[in-house]
Amino acid sequence: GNDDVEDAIEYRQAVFHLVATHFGHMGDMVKGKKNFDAVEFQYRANSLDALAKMPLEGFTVPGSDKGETKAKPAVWEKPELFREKLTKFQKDSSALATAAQSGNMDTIKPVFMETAKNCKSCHTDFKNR
Ligand code: ASC
Repeated sequence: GNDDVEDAIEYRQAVFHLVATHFGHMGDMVKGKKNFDAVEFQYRANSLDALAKMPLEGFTVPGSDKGETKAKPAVWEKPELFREKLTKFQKDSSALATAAQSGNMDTIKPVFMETAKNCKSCHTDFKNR
């Protein structure tokens, strides 16, 4: 196979894997499945904020629309919309990192829920199950 293409697909999957790890632990705290730890939540929100800037380069390698990927063709057919959604993800993650600094779940929760809503919205358009 094409090493650059395989690397690009592995790269973006690795980024999203870490996104899911941090988001999942935060979600468990928001839902009360796990005790709220403000320091841990801040660490995870800051990590998400950094990760949100990373996926795009994994989608820009030519040919990376083909291969072992869950990305829908829409990523490449609607590049402006895809970039808009990634920018929204970055804004949400930044707002969540700011909210996390409060150490207050009442402040964090609505921002987390808004972020989760936009995760789902982007997956509907751009990710195969
Ligand atoms: C998660 C996860 C997603 C999002 C989405 C939020 O924890 O793995 O894909 O949250 O379900 O709506």
